Amino acid sequence: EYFPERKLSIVSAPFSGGQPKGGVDKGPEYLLGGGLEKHLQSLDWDTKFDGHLEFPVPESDEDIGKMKRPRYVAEASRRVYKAVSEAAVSGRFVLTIGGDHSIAVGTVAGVREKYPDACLIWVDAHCDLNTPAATDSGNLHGCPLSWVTGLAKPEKDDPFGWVPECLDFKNLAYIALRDVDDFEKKMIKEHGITAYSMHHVDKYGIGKVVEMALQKVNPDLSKPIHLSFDVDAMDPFFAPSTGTPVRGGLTWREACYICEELAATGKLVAMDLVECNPALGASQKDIDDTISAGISLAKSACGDTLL
Ligand code: NNH
Ligand code: MN
Ligand code: MN
Ligand code: MN
Repeated sequence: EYFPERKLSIVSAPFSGGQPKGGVDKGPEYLLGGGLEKHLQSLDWDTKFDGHLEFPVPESDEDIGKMKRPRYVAEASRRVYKAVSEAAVSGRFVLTIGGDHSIAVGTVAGVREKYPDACLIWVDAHCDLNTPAATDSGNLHGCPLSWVTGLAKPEKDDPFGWVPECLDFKNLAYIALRDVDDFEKKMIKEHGITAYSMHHVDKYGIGKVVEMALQKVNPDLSKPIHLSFDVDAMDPFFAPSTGTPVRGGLTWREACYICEELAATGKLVAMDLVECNPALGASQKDIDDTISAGISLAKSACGDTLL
């Protein structure tokens, strides 16, 4: 067991530069305002929260190739990396709350500083595996996995030059995919990446999908597990307040189940919870639903067994 003393760090990354919509930087404030810490404490965790990270806006930040706000995103994710690696090295479970998913450059690298062989379960409607050359949108929240896997090779003076190549494709598994770019489909095939789309969730059920994903990337549960959860993995019915909602996603229970099951392995060492955008949605109810769904996922990942 990794955390006998049940110590946990909340790393708050209120960052929106990886995509064009404002408001996702307010995710942490809403999650905390919704009682996140209190809920985790009621599950017997000793929570440590040292305030929100700050991300300096560069004086000038011209596009580099197709990349939008490259210096801003690279420096923000480097700060997330520092905070996450420090928290992980201190022996605490690391819960990083975003913010858009570009911050995962920092969480993936940071978690692997302490746990180099950790597998990564990426729950998302999207793959976030585009390289800066392949991205259609130029939004870097669609690219974080390209650097950490070494698919993208930063050139000299590239702001992402700091990123360590720290994740082997054999340690990566996707769940809940349904909006995958052509380049990403090609990479999944070429590199044999473990990937379960919503089609697989329908066909096998979520229980079997989680079991198969673990069987592929962590067969004897010998490795630590890092969970990166994009709330748009859930159906917009349950999590409407997010930047790029895609119909046909996970139900609330399927999403919680993934977290519960990973927690039950005793191998979960870190979770990212990203893309809650309280500025989006048609009503206050949409915002409340999305935030409480996010809090439920964190509780599930922290061992809430319902009974
Ligand atoms: N694949 C698209 C892109 O690269 C969408 C990414 N959007 C996300 N990812 N929300 O999780 O722009
Ligand atoms: Mn994502
Ligand atoms: Mn997504
Ligand atoms: Mn596209």
